[in-house]
Amino acid sequence: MVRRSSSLNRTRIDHLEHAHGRRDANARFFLHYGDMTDSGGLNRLVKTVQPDEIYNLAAQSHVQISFDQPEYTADADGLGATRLLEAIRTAGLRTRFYQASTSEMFGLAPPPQRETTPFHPRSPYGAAKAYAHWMTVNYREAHGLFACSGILFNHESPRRGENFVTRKVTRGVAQILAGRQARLRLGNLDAQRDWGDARDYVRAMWLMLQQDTADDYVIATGVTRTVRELVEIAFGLAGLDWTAHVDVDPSYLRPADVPVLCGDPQKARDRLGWEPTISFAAMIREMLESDILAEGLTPRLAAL
Ligand code: G4F
Repeated sequence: MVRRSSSLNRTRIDHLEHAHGRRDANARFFLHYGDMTDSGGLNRLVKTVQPDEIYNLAAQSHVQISFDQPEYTADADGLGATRLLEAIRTAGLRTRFYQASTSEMFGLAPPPQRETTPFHPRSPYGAAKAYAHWMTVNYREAHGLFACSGILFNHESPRRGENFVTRKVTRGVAQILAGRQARLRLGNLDAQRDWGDARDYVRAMWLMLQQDTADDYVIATGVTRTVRELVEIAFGLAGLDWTAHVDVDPSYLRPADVPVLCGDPQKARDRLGWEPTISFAAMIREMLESDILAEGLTPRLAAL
């Protein structure tokens, strides 16, 4: 499902459309217009498509922006999940539902965070996602829906949006190498995150919906790093001294940040047989290579 906008922003899925064609008989990938704030449209879409599985990744997903758009974030990220759950329930379908919950719900809760850790969200985004999480649990318990909540810690790839910190750093390094900028402005370098690779995490989402019973799972690597370490690794791979290029800009500091995220994925290991397979350094290296290629340069990175 895609939102209508006056300019197209589908570069991350264009290859899928090209691979399978748009309207030909063999097409396996279709886009439908929809919006998480429009329950009429969601109801109609669920009834028409009658999906076997729904993966609800739709969100205003930028934590800092949620402080400026708290009501919209609650509507799209919180009520949006309820609208989808209600569309499945009232259509009487056996659709399996995946809710993209997030480690942001843990907020101030000390690590390691697991399924039983109480939530203490620190942003309108985290609070909206906590509501959607509990609605997913409630539709499972109250209405018997096959509804799972994946509590995913940060996951990244070369397709990551440019204003999330990993991509901002790898793109910044590439632009510095290309001579297009000299410095990179960042916010809180002390924040600690448990970063994994998006491909591993998407496999976990799919696994959740293939089980006999619906449940909630933490998906994480169990290793945490500071933003400063991320910066050191990315600049180091490119042979640059980060201290010569990075400034702390207070405008990127959040009204309240989450200090430490480090997940315990033991339940996913035991019940889903899930393991992360791609290391943090390999992931940052791939993101860096992609951004350097996009600058028209040949990546020449240090060995891992
Ligand atoms: O990359 P971030 O913006 O990701 P954040 O806030 O952890 O949220 C991401 O992961 C969540 C899962 O835990 C998702 F639910 C959410 O949708 C999103 O994908 O920031 C990571 C850390 C923060 O502590 C932030 O304060 O990096 C710090 N940071 C420091 N300088 C920065 C910057 N973040 C951004 N975006 N930009 C900076 O310049």
